[in-house]
Order: sequence, then C-alpha cells, then structure tokens
Amino acid sequence: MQLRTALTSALLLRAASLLHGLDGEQHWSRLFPFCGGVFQSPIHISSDLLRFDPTLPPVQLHNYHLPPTQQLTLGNNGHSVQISLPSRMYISSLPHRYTAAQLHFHWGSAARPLGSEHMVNNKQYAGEMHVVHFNSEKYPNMSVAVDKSDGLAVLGVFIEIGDFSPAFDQFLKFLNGVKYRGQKVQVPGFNVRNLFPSRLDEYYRYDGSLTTPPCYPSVLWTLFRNPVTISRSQFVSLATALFSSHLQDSTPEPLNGNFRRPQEANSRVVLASFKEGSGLGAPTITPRCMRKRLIHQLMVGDLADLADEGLYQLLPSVAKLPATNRKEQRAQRGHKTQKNMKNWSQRKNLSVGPDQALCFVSVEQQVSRRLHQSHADHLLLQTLEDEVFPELNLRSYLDCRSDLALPTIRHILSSRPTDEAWELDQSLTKALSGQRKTTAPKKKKPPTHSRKQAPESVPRKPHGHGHPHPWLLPMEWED
Ligand code: 3TV
Ligand code: ZN
Repeated sequence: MQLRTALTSALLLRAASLLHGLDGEQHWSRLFPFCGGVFQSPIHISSDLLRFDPTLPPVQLHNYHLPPTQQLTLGNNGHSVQISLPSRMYISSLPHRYTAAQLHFHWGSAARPLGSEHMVNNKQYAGEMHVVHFNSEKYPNMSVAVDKSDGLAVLGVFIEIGDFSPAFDQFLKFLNGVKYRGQKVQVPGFNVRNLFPSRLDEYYRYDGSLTTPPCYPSVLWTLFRNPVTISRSQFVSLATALFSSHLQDSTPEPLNGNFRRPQEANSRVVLASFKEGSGLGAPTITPRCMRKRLIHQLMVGDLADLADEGLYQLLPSVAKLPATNRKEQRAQRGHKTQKNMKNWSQRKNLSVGPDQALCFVSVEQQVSRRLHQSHADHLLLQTLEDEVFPELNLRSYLDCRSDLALPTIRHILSSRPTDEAWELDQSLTKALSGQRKTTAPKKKKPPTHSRKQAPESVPRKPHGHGHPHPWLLPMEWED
C-alpha cells in the first residue's frame, strides 16, 4: 500500500514537472494519451474552417447575476486563477442543460500580452476566459461528465486590452489573496454576465477538448466573436500577481503564458452563428447599403465616379489623382454614375439584383485580417489600396466564388476575354458538372451540438449530386 502511495506521488510529481516544463505541452501525451489524440483544443479559427449556420440560437445564460451575499471561492490552482460557480447558473440554448461549474483564465505576460488559447484569423488576443459547464441532464457532476463526449460545454470570451472593466475588478482586486498555488479566498458574488460581450448571438461553435491535461475530447466549445476589454493595468495585475509555485517553494515561478498552442483541426468545421464580414466586429468600410452600389461601380470600372461621390477615401489610387484631373475626367464623361451603371447593365443584359452581386465581404475580410496582423489601424488606406485593387482582377472574383451567383461570374468573364477568363470559365463548367475541384472546400466533420444527435440534425452544407454546388449559391445581402 505504501509502495502504491509512493508510486502515485512519484507519478504526480512527474506529471507536475512535465506540466511546468517550458515546453511541457509537447510531452503531455506521454502521461495523458488524449493530449496526443484528435479533436483537441484550442484551434486556430480561420475562414476556411468556418461555415455559417443560421440555425444557431443566441446563447442563453441563466442566473448569472449573483448577489453579493453569495460567496464565491477564488483560487490559484497553479495553472490558472479560478472562480467556482453555483449550480443554479446554467446555459439553456444547447440540446441539454449545461450547469456552470467554474470559470478561469488564460493569459500572456506583461511583456507579451498575447495569451488567448484560440486564435481567429491569425489574431491572438491578450487573454481568454473559459466558463466551464457540465451536462447536468445526463451526469450528476463535473467529475463524471469530464471524460464523456457530451459531458462539457465551455463558453470562451476573448480578452483585449482597452477600457477598464468594472466586472473583472470584482475579482481582480482579490488576486493578492491567492498569489500562490493552492491558496483560496472567498469573494462576494457579482453579475457574471458582465464578464461577457454584449452580443451573445455571435459566436463560433465546434467540438473539442479540455485545453489542459488530461485533454479529454469532451467539450462543446462556444467562442464569442466579440472580445471584452480590460485596462492595461488590470491585465498587468493578472499577469504579474500570481505564482504557479507554492508559498513554501524555494523558487517562486510566475504564473503567466498559461495557454496551449493551437491544435490540428483534424477535418473539423467550425460553425459560425453569424456571417463573416458582417456586423460590428469587422471594419465597416462603408455602410452595408452603400456597399452594393460601390461594388456595382467597381464592376463598371468607373473608379473616378466613386471619387466624385466622396468615396475616394476608400480608393487611394483614385484619391491620388489631382482633384482637377478628376473633374476633367468627369466633364469628359458628362454623365452621372447612375446612368453609367444603367448603361452598363443594359449593355451586359444584366439586371444587377441582390442575387447577382459581387462579394465585397471578402475584401473586408482581407482588410480586417491585414489590420489585425499589423495592429496599425492607420494603415487602412494602404491596406485598401493593396486589397481593393487586386480584388478587381479576375482571380479575385473567383476568390469570392461562394458568394457569387453563377450568372454574375459568367457576365464578368464574358466582358474580359483573356486566357485567364477562359481557364476560370472551364473551372466553372467543371464545378457545374459536379466534379470535385482542388479549390473546393474539403469534406469536413461537421460539429454536432451533441454527438448523440441523429445525423439528420447535423448542420451540413449541401455538396455533390442533387445539390447546388457552393459556387453557384448566390450571395445574400444583409441590407
Ligand atoms: F473542465 C476544465 C476545462 F474545460 C478544466 S477542470 C477539469 C480538468 C480535469 C480545466 F482545468 C480546464 F482548463 C478546462 S478548459 O478546457 O476550459 N481550459
Ligand atoms: Zn481554460
């Protein structure tokens, strides 16, 4: 018995040292085989994994507003700071009721404030909050649910440095009481809803795992699209106040950078409850109602008209033309944009309706990605110059393929009789005949709300025989 205890202690010590090693996560799978398995978390959520699912309902949080009389336990477990949550808190917008258990955080360091676990289009946030729930309809508690495929649901919130958060201060002000591993303090209840972004209807959803050993693939992940902000000094206190070592340990180990690196997608898809490029999260280059007009003007190719209408800020190359030059051009043309568009539409025998419009959303996505990468909003004009103009070439039209109606593509191609146009037309013909393209999306495992659901209820994008190819689906405008 003593030998068994000694062996167990040795194993736990070994596990602890592996977990704390600098490159510990590479070795997790030696002791925790699931960590080397499939459907691991976090992941990098890139546009190519995303599928819009209009059936995803807004997340509904119940009893998240806790009274100050309700004492919560704030603890340092050596890996994170955690708040235990009362079992009357639950989520109802999933196929089962999921009851709250705890929330905790992942963060970077004061010097490198990049510590979110999930990444979205190459962006890593300063931190990430996880609110862990277990399936209380099927399992009696967290310990039983933790390794079940439909056992857990975690809500993830990205944390960005910006405005001060009074909600985060409700517990950050007690951090000094839990500096060392194993320490706990009681904190008064507060409105946990205020730790979330205002929009609970915009999120990513996928099947994944615990991001820490034993990495069970038991988590239905929901990551909200919009981050919350905390002030720099709030972030610094989170990143510097805590140690992963015990009070009595000879060398104090700072607790920061406690995030796992992104894992393989393993043929998973990520459902989005919103259309990428729409909403406040994306840079609003133009109001949506103006976009359609802008796109049509781009299709006409009459960029100077855009400048005349005050849109030249969006098209820096045009803006660089001296104003008089633009005026001259306008005088020479001697007609208004609307007329121009009408003529063009008639010439092309094309009624430019909502189902035949060019995808401008992808331009926004490109711009958004570039801006996030460069962290330099003042580069907007340069970025637009780089992104909008290449977008005008044929290859870029095809990049928008899933948002373009086939007639639109054909009209674009017919007006540009180049080799490239011929090639692209061939591709479309192949797509029409249902052949699989190298550029077409790979078949991926769609996430399920619960793995026990009937396959018919799994959200799928129609492919192949009897269904329209995604290239042929028209873009839906959201005016
Ligand atoms: F449930 C957890 C998580 F979802 C736990 S506690 C159970 C582990 C045995 C945890 F520590 C986590 F880090 C996560 S997480 O996947 O949300 N990070
Ligand atoms: Zn976590």
